[in-house]
Amino acid sequence: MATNESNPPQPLMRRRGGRANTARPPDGRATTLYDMAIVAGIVAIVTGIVLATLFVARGGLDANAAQTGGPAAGQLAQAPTADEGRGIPHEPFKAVDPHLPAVPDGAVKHFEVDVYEHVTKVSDDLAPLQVWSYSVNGVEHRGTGASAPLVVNLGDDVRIDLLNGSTSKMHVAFPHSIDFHSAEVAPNKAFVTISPGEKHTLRFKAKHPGVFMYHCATEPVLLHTGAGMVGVMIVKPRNLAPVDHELWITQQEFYFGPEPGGMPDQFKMEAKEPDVIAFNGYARQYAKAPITVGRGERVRMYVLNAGPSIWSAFHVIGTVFDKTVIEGVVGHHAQTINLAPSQGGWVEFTLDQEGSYPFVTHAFADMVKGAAGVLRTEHAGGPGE
Ligand SMILES: [Cu+2]
Repeated sequence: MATNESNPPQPLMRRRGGRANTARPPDGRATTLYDMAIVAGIVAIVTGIVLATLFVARGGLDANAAQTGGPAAGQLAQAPTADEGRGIPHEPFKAVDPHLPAVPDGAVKHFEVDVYEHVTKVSDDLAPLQVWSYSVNGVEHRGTGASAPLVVNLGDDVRIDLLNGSTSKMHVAFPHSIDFHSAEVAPNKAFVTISPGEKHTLRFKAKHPGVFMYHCATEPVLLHTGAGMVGVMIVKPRNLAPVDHELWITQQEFYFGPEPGGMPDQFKMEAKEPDVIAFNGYARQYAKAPITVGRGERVRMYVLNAGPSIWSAFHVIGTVFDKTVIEGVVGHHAQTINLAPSQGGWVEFTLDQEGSYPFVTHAFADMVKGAAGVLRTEHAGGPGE
């Protein structure tokens, strides 16, 4: 949460004071000419100080504005609570299915990616918020801030049709774009910004396996990604060993403005002060409704840290990752994976005893903002968390 401390604003400049050095004439008598010279000197000094003060103050103001564009840290808007957001129309929460979708049929993997601007909650505790999201082949995760995943196999030819609001129910008011980290293409041609209602097609070959970010690249890119326009594209390697469960988890930040149901707060984005950090677009959704797996079954979780700005330390409590494949690096015997914003990978593990196994970012100050869920075995018994 943003702090509520009312710190006094920092002075823009260090004040310079002191008296001008008004030396007396050597003989103690002030001549008119000498007095005029002293007065002129004082005027010059005072003018200089005033001009310097204005210059420093102006420079300080400009530097301050350029640095933060808004209020100082500690003076950011407080996120409106759920109570304060009562009566604001918003989409009802619907849990995001964390099971990995199948690779589409066809020689060319064709995805219709649509943009929608919507008002949804992303946390039980806070008011609704305006979020910008992507749907994929008609799959929308309304009621959350999640965008749908895309899954292909290594070597697949991919065709993306980006629609910036295909119909009026997408409520798109802004220009948007899409940037695929999995693609090797000229970004100035492939990741172009299009106006509301427009369509843009891009094609590429998925030449690298991994868990890749996609996002809006329209300026200001921090606002567009911080408003929700992030998602995951998974490129499966050939000969990936079968497992019992394949799950996708995307860590994502949300930044509330002061108005319930209003726009997210770009100042908070610049200050890296998210109000909510969620898995798959809604704080603690899988803590409230755990993901069920069987004891001893092999689980593969594809994890993306979509940021836009906070690191992830993904960890499953009560197990050790037998295998990790993070940004092309294969590891074993790992407790936590370290994901910079935009990085991803997959982890494989089993839950060896019946029970509930929380998964978190082990950066606990981020976890308490909502980045926590639970894997629960079929015969866990006992409390869910
Ligand atoms: Cu955008």
